[in-house]
Amino acid sequence: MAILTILEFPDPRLRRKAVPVEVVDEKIRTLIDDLLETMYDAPGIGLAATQVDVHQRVLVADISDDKSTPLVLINPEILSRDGVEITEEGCLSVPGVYEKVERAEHITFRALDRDGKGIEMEARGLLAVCVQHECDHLDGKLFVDYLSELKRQRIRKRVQKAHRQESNQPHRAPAI
Ligand code: GNR
Ligand code: NI
Repeated sequence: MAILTILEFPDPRLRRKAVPVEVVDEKIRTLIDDLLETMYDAPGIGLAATQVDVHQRVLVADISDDKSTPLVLINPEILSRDGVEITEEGCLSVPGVYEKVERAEHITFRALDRDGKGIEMEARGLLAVCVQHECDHLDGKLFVDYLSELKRQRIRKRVQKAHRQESNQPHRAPAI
């Protein structure tokens, strides 16, 4: 088990489209265990492999208060979306930013579980929001993409400033 480093916006690696998992083997199960440990440590309610620079279609989620309900989805596919829900979202790859995003309130989806068995499920509310947020990560999409260009630009500057302060790098203005 290992706690992995989470990529942060605007890292271009967060824009890669993950490829389907071909075989659910021990290597994938180790990735799943590491994703769960990293998510619980953060802490967060979901984590996609893309966020730890692994570009395969694997995500984990747990919306319980006591780490009791881990959900593992391999090659997830959302089959239907109904209703509208506006939620204040955050993302471990966009630290410190919380903004309202509109998504489907109810979804059905299918995936493989950690044993490689096909599962079909439905979710509502926060779990539905979380699964949609994580599936977006696997396609290289971030919740800030639903905001205006102006808001996204402000967030980019804020996160870059935080990165500079962490590494003590002086600010460099662009040459032009
Ligand atoms: O921890 C997280 N909380 C959250 C809150 C509202 C909507 C989505 C999320 S997912 C986020 C963890 C994360 O970044 N997953 O990709
Ligand atoms: Ni996220």
